[in-house]
Amino acid sequence: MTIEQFSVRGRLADTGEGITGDELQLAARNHGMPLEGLRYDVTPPGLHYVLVHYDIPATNAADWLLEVHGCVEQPLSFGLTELRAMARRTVRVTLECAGNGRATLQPRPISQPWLQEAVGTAEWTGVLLADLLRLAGVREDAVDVVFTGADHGVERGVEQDYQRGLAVPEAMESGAIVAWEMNGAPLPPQHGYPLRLVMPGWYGMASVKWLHSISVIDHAFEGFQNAVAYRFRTAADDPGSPVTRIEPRALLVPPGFPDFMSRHRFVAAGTVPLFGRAWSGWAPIERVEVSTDAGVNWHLATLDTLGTDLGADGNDDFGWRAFAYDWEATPGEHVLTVRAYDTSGREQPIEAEWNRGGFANNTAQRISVLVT
Ligand SMILES: Nc1nc2c(c(=O)[nH]1)N[C@H]1C(S)=C(S)[C@@H](COP(=O)(O)O)O[C@H]1N2
Ligand SMILES: [Mo]
Repeated sequence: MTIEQFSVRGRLADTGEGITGDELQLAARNHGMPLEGLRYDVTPPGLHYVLVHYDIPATNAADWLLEVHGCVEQPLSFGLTELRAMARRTVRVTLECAGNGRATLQPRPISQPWLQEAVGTAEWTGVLLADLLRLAGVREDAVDVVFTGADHGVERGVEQDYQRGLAVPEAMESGAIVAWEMNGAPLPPQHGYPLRLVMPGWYGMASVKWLHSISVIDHAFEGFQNAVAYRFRTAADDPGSPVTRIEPRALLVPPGFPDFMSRHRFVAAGTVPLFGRAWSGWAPIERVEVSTDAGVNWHLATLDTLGTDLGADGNDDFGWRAFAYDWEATPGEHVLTVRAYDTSGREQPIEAEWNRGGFANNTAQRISVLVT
């Protein structure tokens, strides 16, 4: 067998085909955030979702070097000590995997089988990517900026380092951070120790972990993760369009208590305080609606005020917002649903459109609850 022969094309599950062994293997490595984790403004690192395409590489902060090179006036390299001496920022960012919701699509794209838990919010501390690029001096002929991680693997027959490209304006103006801290502590190994990119508002794939190279190039980046993997396609041979920013989504902390196997919920009749979080990578959340009768009637949830507690050098423009709604629960079976709307006019659909990679499936959450 050769490397090129390994599953060259993404596959869709056959009708009625259950989760495969390959998918289970991925699901056991890459965990989601249990939805009760929505309670925390900032997700404790052990609860934050994790997605790693290949293996977590062996890395060391003491001898780590970040190279900034290519179409720049002055190629530079930075150790962690030098980066820590620069002007730092802390940003509160909600990261979500572009594949979140994939496993509920019909037909199901075979890949990491996320339900709805591939999300988390952390405070990332580092330097502005734009500051590093300005120090090196981006040349006139620059087109894209390529970020390379230290992890290596094979994907659909292509051996590669994990790499993503961004257009120069996105790299300069998106508020991206090259971070060495998560929630005030060194990055955990699974989140990119010792250094990662954090692209606020973008689906997780853009936030390259174990970052060791930033290369400015004079042409459009055609690497696998941009040109092949993260694209909205309806057919296998469709060139598709790139997956970029996060579509609006609201999620509730499932109320009451669960059944072990089915996760069906139970609450006692009376006032049930519902609580959740909503986010969008396109624009601030404008409102969240809650339905307690499977989408027949909708009620406005109360939104928290925008947080401003990160100090002068911080921002939380791309962090989730809390919402709450008091449900007067009457005995019987109920289906809870929530939808988010952002100020750009994007609204979360009851049923999102299908695509072959299973990306950006922000179909509204449905929680079945038996009120006793
Ligand atoms: N080097 C590297 N960076 C990576 C990945 C990876 O596999 N390798 N996975 C990406 C994807 S698909 C996601 S969703 C996020 C997940 O970030 P987290 O594990 O810190 O939540 O990291 C991104 N950065
Ligand atoms: Mo992802």
